[in-house]
Amino acid sequence: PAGTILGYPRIGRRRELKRAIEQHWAGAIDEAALEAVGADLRRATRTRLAELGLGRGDSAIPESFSFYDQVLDAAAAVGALPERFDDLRGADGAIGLVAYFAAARGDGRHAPLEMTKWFDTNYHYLVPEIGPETVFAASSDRFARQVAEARAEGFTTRPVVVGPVTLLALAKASDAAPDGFAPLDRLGDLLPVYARLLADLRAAGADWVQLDEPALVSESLAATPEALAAAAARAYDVLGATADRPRILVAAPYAQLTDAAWPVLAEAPVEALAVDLVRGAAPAAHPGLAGKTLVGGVVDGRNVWRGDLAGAFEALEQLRRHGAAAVSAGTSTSLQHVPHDVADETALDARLASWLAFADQKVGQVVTLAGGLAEGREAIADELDAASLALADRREAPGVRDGSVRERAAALTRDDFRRAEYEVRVAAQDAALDLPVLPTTTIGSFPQTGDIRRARGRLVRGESTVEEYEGFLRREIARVVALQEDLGLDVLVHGEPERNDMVQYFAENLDGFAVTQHGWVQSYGSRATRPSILWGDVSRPAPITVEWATYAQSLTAQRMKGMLTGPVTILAWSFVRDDQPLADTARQVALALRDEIADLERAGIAIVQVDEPALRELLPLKADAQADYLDWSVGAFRLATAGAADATQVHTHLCYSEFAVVIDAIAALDADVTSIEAARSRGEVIADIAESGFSHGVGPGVWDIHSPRVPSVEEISGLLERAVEGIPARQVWVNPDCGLKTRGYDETVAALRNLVEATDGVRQRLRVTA
Ligand code: THG
Ligand code: ZN
Repeated sequence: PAGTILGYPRIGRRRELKRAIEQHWAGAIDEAALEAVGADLRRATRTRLAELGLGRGDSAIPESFSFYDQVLDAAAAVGALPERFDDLRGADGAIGLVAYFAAARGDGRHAPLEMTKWFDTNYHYLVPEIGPETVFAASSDRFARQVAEARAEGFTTRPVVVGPVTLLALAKASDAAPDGFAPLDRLGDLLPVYARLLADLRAAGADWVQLDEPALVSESLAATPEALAAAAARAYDVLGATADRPRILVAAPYAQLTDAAWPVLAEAPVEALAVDLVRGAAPAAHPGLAGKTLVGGVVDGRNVWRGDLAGAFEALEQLRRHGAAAVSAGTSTSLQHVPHDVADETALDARLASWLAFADQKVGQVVTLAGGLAEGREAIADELDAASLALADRREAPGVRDGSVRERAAALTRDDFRRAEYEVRVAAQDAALDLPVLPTTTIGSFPQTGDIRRARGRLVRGESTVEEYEGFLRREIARVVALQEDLGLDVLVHGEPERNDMVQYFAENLDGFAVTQHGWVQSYGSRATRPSILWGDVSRPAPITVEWATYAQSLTAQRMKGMLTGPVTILAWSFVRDDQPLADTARQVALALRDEIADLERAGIAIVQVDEPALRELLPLKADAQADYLDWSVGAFRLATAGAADATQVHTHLCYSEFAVVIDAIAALDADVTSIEAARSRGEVIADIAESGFSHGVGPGVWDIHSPRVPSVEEISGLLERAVEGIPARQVWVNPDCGLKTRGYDETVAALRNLVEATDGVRQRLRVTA
C-alpha cells in the first residue's frame, strides 16, 4: 500500500485494556473475559483504521496489540523466558497469560523481569534474560491467532513483532551466563524459531509481517553498530530464505539507521524497509533497493504537532529518487507514543487543538500523503495548504513567544549555573541538618489511594469545593507525616497527594503548557500517563508547592523535603514544542523552578529534591549528539538549583539510570544527594558507584517498588552491607528505588519498617567495627 503506520495505541480510547487487565490481576475476571476485551479492542482498532482510510485487505493495518509489552510478546513467542518461570508454563512448555504476567510483574515466588526504557522514549519494556541455557522454541501462537482473528472479519493485518536482532540486543545476560557472554551470541539458535514463527504467520493468513529492528539505529547499546549490523545480515539472510513466509517489512524507528546497518538492510532479501525521516535523514540511494518498497517515516510518531505536511510530502518525493521499487508514506515510529484522538479533547483551546495531531489525525495524514504519492501533489493540495496555515497560525499566536521570558534567559551568566564548592556546602549542611549516619528517606510520593483519586475526581467534576479538597489533602499529609514519624524515618516527605502526576502537576501550574483530558499514553503494562503539551514560553505565575511543603513541615520536628520535578524530566514527559531547540525550552523551565526553590527556602524548607528520573532517557541514541545533550541538560538542572544557599541540601532522584553510562553527568549535576534505582539490578549499581569515585551523597535504592514484593530485613541489610563496603558510609543514604505512588499501604508500611530496621542493624555494626 502507499501508506501505513508502524503501530497504533493499544490501551484503548478510554483505557479499556488497563481496566480489564487490572481486574484480571485482582481476580475479578478470568482469562477468557480478558481475552474477549483484547479481541474487542483489536476489532475496534481495525475498524477505526479502515474508516480513517487504511486498506482492509492489503496489510496496511498493523496488528500491534499487546497485553503488556511488545518485547515480552516476542520473548514469549520464542520461549525466551528465564527458567524460573518454567513451573508456570502449560502443556508442551506453552507460555500462557499466567507465565506472561508473572514475568511482567513477579509474584510471591517469582521475581519479575527487569524493566527499562525503550530507546529514548518514556515507554518501558521488559528486559529478557538470555544465557547459554535458554531454550528457544515456539511457545505461543498469539501472533498467529491474531492474524486469523482479523482474517475471519475480512482484514488482512500485518503482525508487528520485535525482530530477532533487537530482541537479543535489548536482552541481558542471565545470571547463569559466564563472563563475557552476550545474548547476541545466541542468534544462530534463535533464527530457526523466528523462521518457524514467520511460517506460522503465513499459514494463518498474513501476507506481510513487520519486524521492528530499532536496535539498528542505536549507538547506545552494549553491542557495537558493526556487531548489530553483522547480526542483521545473518538474521535476514536466514529469515529471507525461509520457505512459505509472509513478505517482510523491516522497520527501523527512533533515529537514522547506522552507517553499518543501512547497506546491510538495503541488500537484505526482504521486501520492504521503513526508515525514520523525522529523527534521521534519508538514507543514501542503494542498488539493493531496486526490488524493495521504502516506507518513508515522515509523520512524527512521538509528538503531537500537526507539523509541516507539505514538507513531509516533499521528503517522500525526494525519497523516490533513492532507487527503491516503490515509496510509501509512513509514521516515523509506532503511534503507541501518542494519544488516540484530538477530537476527544473538548476542553482544549480550539486554536491550540488546530495545531495538533494525535494518532487518528496522524493516520489521516499518512492517508493524505499516500493519496498524493498515488495521484500527484495536486490531489492533496488543499490538505497540505491547511496544514501550512495551521503552522503559520502557531508561529503568530500570543504566548508562543513571551518577551520577558526571553530577556531573562538571554541575560544569564556562568555564575547562574554554579554553587559553592561541595566541601563548603557539606560543612554548612552538616551544621544545619544534624542527620544520623545512613539517613533514611523516601523518594517523595506515597501511595495514591482510591480515596485520593476519588477526592480529586469529585473536585474535577465540581462535586466538592476547593476548600473541601484542600482540607482532605491536609488530613492526608498529616497522616503520611505521622506514619513516617512512627516508622522512624529521618527525612520526611509530604507524600504528594495533591499531584496527579509529577510532571502534569507542574504543567498545570506553569504558563506555556496545556493538559489533556483523555490523552493517555502507555508507560508500561497497565500504567499510562497523560503527557502535557508544552506549546509556549514557560513562566511561573505563582508559587506552586510552597504551601503544601510548609504545612507538612509545620507538623514535625524532622526535616521535610521540598519536592520538585526537574527541567529535563518536565520536557521528557511532555509533548514539547518543536519550533526551538530543547535546550532553550529547558532553560525557561529551569528558571521557573529556580524561583520555586527560592520561595521554598524563604519558607524555611532546608532540603529540596529536584527529581530528574528522565535524564538518561533523553540521551541521544547517536554518540556524536550525546555530549551536547549532556551539556544542556546538566546545565538546565544546575540553573534550576544553583540559586540555593550553601546550607540548603539539594537532592535529586534518577531512575533506570544505568549509572555507569551517565556517572559523569550525575557528578556534573552537583546535587548534594542522589537517589537511584538499584534494587532490581541486584547491586550492580553499587559497584558502578564505588568504581566511579563519586564523592557526593548517594542513595542506591534497596526496595524495588515496581513489584508488590516486600523485601525482608535480611535482603535490605545485604544490599546496605554491600553499599557501605564499596562506598564510604558517610555518603550513603537509605531509600526505596523510586516513589511509592503505585504501591499499596500494606506493602509500603511493611517494606519501610524493614528498611528502618535493616538500617538500624547496619548502623550498629558500623559502630562496633568503627
Ligand atoms: N510521570 C510521567 N512519566 C513517567 C512517570 C511519571 N515515566 C516514568 C515513570 N514515572 C513511569 N511510571 C509510572 C508509574 C505509574 C503510573 C504511570 C507511570 C500510573 N499511572 C496511572 C495509571 O495508569 O493508572 C494514572 C495516573 C493518574 O491517575 O494520573 O500509575 O510518574 N509523566
Ligand atoms: Zn524513580
